[in-house]
Amino acid sequence: MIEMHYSKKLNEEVQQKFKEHYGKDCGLLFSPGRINIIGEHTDYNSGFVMPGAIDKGIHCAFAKNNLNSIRMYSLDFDQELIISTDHTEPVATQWANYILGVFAILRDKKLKVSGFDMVFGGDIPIGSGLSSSAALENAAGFALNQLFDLQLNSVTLAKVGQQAEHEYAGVRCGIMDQFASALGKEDHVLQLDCQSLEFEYIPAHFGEYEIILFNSKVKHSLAESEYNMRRATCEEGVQLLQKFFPQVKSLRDATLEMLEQEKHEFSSETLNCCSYVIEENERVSQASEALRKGQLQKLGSLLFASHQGLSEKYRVSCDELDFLVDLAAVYPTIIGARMMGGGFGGCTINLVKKAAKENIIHDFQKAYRAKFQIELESYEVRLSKGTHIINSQNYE
Ligand code: GAF
Repeated sequence: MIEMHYSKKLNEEVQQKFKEHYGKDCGLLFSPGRINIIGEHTDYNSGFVMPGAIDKGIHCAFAKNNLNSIRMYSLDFDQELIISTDHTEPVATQWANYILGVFAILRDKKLKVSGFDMVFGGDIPIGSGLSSSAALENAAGFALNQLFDLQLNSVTLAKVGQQAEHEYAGVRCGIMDQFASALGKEDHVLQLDCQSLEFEYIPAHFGEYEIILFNSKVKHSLAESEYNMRRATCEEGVQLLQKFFPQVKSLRDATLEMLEQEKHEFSSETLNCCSYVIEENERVSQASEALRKGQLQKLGSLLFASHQGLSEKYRVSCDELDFLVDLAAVYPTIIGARMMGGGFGGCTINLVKKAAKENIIHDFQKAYRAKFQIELESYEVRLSKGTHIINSQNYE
């Protein structure tokens, strides 16, 4: 019996809307967002990450419709879109592309999918960097898998979601978000090798500390183009290294010594990005050991070091995130903090002493308001089970 931590209210709302709107019963699933303890911008470099699924996500009601159309309804936008199943191009409504993209990719794989209805709603704040898009892609993939008995496993569905993000949202993301959302486990994080997709679950025991997210409530407009540019810079770095070290297929195979030896070949920007990725991969393996051994202070300092690399070398932070992490560093009751996800806004992840939590949240809100005139939000998240069907009884 799985204990449910996620919003029962949203489950009821999507089912009720579905009945009202499409006049029939439906299946139901939950697809979570994710946090990432450490390992940022390493996934598309075939490196290592340590994410986990959370108890915030997308709640989704679904059924076949025996029409040649996809009827989708977003509770959050209070908007419906009906698209022919023959449609292949991305549409102007961004949220619909995550669903449409997954459908089109499955159909292109010659899998037998046809018309369906879907109502979804979420409790992941938009733009918070907790991967609502990956959660929605997985929701679509798992719903179609169930409806049309596709027999695809969670890893394959995560890959389909990633492909949809590339082709229908234009972000050349790695696999971390879809993978964590699909394969999360209660009270565990995943240590994932993004090259082989081998992974292990690590119990998330933080002792007298807990994870608190601070949502900067900013999302700078360049986030997506800068993301793709960082990926291109890393690829350029690999090409340069390959001239001297043919065994280097990705930055995962590179070392700081290799970079040092050939540094005259690199622009300072490429050199910084590559060395950040190499160092971050090393931090993931140290963090894994620290978490397993309960060395929480060590884990915390790795988080701070990760942020410094992301801010100074990889340059994907912003004033708001730097402010929050700098402030965290002042508090002895916060043992680690860093920006999380793609960057340029979204949340920081903090390891905060439970007993000091209330005061810290209050102080942070006050300081952030004074500096940026923005109401900082804080979230406590539980590590949760990945995307799963809650009710498959009535989806015909
Ligand atoms: C975003 C991407 F979607 C992930 O694949 C990952 O690269 C992350 O940014 C940075 O670590 O969330």
